[in-house]
Amino acid sequence: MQPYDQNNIFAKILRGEIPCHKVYEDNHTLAFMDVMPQAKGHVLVIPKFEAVELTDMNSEFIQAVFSTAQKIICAQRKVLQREGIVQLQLSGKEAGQSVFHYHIHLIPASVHELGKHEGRVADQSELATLAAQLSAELDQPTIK
Ligand code: DGP
Repeated sequence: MQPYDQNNIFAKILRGEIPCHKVYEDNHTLAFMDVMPQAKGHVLVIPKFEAVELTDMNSEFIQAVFSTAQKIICAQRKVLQREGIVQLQLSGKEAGQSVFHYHIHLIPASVHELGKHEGRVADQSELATLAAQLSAELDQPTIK
């Protein structure tokens, strides 16, 4: 198993050392745009907890990550006008995990459309616009 590295890119995002296009934040989680999206509107949800993968997290953070994911999925459906949201989580290098801080991918797409994630960074202004649109939808909660 990969040990937790405090200098991984998502730890730096959590510390505010590098920027992200934030969609949502609470005491336990942060949701932001994937800079190398596999589809338009691709969001990552991470815990504010030093976990490489699911087995490293306690139930409080697991619950918080999935609660945030629910909110984001509702917003993605409205903004992207896609019903299908692929929820993807890679645990371990062999599985393809490349950033070793737990994250769940929320990708508005069909699984049949997905290739590997983009090798290049997406247009920053498009990411900023999508983050703002998704964030605005969260101001009108639809979760019961
Ligand atoms: P995985 O392969 O499951 O570990 O996914 C890592 C994802 O993180 C991948 O889709 C690309 C994304 N990513 C990598 N570096 C950055 C970054 O600096 N900022 C953001 N927002 N996403 C990143």
